[in-house]
Amino acid sequence: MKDKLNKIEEAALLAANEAVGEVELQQVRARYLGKKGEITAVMKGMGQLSPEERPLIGGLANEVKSRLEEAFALRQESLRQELMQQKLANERLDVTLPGRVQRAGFKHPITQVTEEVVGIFTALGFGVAEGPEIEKDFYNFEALNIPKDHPARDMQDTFYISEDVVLRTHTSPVQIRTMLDHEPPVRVVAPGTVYRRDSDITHSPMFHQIEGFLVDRKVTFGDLKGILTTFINEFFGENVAVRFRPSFFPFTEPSAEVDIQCVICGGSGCRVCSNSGWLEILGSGMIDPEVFKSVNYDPELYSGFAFGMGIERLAMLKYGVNDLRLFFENDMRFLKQF
Ligand code: 2NL
Repeated sequence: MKDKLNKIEEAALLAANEAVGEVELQQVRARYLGKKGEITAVMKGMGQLSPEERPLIGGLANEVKSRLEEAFALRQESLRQELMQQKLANERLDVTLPGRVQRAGFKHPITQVTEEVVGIFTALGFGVAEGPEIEKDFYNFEALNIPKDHPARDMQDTFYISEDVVLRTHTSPVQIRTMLDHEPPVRVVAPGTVYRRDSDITHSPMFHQIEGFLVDRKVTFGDLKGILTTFINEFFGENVAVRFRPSFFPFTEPSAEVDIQCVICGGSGCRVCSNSGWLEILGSGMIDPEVFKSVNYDPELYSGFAFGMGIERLAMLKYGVNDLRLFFENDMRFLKQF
């Protein structure tokens, strides 16, 4: 019986050390120490032993049992350690790998150009005004001396919401509202989105404009030339030549369009300037007395100038972009370059 117990112990220790994983170890444990295990069987069979043998074998069986308990516990701990090491090795992170770069956002080139132009005019003392994109016919046309039969009001150019409500075709209505709210002296620029029924390579039905005006006593065409020349030299460069060319707008008299020396060819003539050597940048003029009447300014007391320009056109010339639609497609490969 003593022999048998020793053999069981030896076999149990061997099996415990060979067990891979905790589940297998539990099975080995049950085989020897469980309710139907081999050691348990020996203990249950004690009744058949002689009274002299019984305490001897009983003591031995208890010793074997506690040694096995201890051995199983140790083996279990070492299996647990092994598992942990394996897990750590599998889940190892290379903390020296470069992180994922979070690219910072940036403003749309049209926003950038708008802010640059606004910045030049605010430095010259102008305020900034905004207004609704859905406008009354009065603010968009009537107050600007654009009569009902004027071609600019044609269905081909204007998005009508109803008979007297339109999508603004320029930001002039913001300036009309500003004049109605403020007595001179006043100088303001009005940047914003405008709409026209026009869509091809050089026209988008939605585009951006900045207009400006200045009204005070004794404002002259010389003031207009000074402010606009300063603006152009700030925006396009100190050495760019500027010329003022007579023109016509219903809301200014006299009117002038302002050209710069072609930024593409330097004035020698190219496709962009149609071989003229000059590029049209903005329209301007002395505010027509008819406009002053609409906003209750006394034309005998006050005079002023106004101007307007397209942001997309400025951006195209400044950055050498040849297709207007690139600004509205939102292709990141294009936008990232600004
Ligand atoms: C152009 C021409 C211009 C104005 C806009 C204006 C506004 C008021 C009164 C008088 Cl409230 N004039 N604006 C004046 C002259 C030209 O824009 O070619 N824009 C792209």
